[in-house]
Amino acid sequence: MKYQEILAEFNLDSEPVSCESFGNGLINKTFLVTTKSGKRYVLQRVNEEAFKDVPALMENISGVTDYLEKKAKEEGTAAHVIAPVNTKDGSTFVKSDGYYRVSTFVENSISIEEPESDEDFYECAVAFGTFISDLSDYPAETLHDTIPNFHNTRDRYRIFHEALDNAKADPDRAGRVEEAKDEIAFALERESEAGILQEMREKCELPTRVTHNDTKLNNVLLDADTRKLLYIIDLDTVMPGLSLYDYGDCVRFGASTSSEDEKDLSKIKCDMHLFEVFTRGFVAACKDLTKSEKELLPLGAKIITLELAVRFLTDYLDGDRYFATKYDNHNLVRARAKLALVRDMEEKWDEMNSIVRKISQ
Ligand code: GN1
Ligand code: MG
Repeated sequence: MKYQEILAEFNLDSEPVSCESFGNGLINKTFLVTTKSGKRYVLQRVNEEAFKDVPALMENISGVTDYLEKKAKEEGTAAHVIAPVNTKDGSTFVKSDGYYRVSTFVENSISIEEPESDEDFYECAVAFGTFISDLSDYPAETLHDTIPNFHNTRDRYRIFHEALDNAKADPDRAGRVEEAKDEIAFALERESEAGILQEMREKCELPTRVTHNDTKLNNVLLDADTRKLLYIIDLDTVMPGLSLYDYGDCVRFGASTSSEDEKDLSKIKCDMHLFEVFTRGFVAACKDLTKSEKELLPLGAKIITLELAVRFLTDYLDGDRYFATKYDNHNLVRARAKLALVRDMEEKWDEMNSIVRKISQ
């Protein structure tokens, strides 16, 4: 379907004149739209392979954005989320050859791929910490699980085992098992440790909170001039979850000294200074973290990194069906990079724990 036909259904300020591919997401397809007046919008086609029930997902987003906007209004502050643009018949999406949605593009904002300063990273830590704390009274039972068991690390390992067995039995993919054998062994050696936080969640030893669940640095929009928080974006995975994974996911992305697909493993480290900066911001903003949550912050960073490595490995063994890839063994390269980061965290384990202890005193 032509973009004009899709966009014609939304309440834009004027006629769209261009629509170009935009952004670095690995799941949804994103486009930047400009209208006749010069106003810009973001059009997204939601990936139905990942998100099986898009109307339910959009209901979550409307619920959370409405709630945070109302709360900000009552408190006389700014809301840091962007509500979807409605269609002419009052819906938040259009269904044609897929599900499409629109939001306004935030002018003079930047989304960063790596912290350019301590202040940037601190600002992101405060943003994600505040997000959880602002949603602490949100009726979590009304949220749909947009991806069931999304950060259930034990379940991620179960799926990994399945993919491994299937790949071994498939002559087209057996080569991939051989190619990834060291990474598979490394991940399996850590399987029981990787399940600890999920187990604690099930036993209610860690609180289930409303969390973002995809706290990549580039899901924060900062003001290009002041570098202050404007918006937290990508609310597709807002669901009940663990604060430790929101914390950890941003650490594994932002405190890493290299990109998610760096091939030179010697370059991949968890920067302890950035780790400290982020931890300070997150602990200050997410005010009611329990004693266990604080103590387990380093484990949150390590396990979510391991979980993502296992997800990349699973997708590699499956023949690259989930994450967008740019070359043949891209998912294996990503898994190697994540595992190198896990290894580095293990080497710095005492230091990570003492930083956290110092901050949470
Ligand atoms: C995906 O949507 P995007 O690109 O921000 C993925 C995250 C991963 C991330 C790794 C719904 O995030 O879980 O951490 O890639 N999102 C989904 O870059 O699977
Ligand atoms: Mg996403």
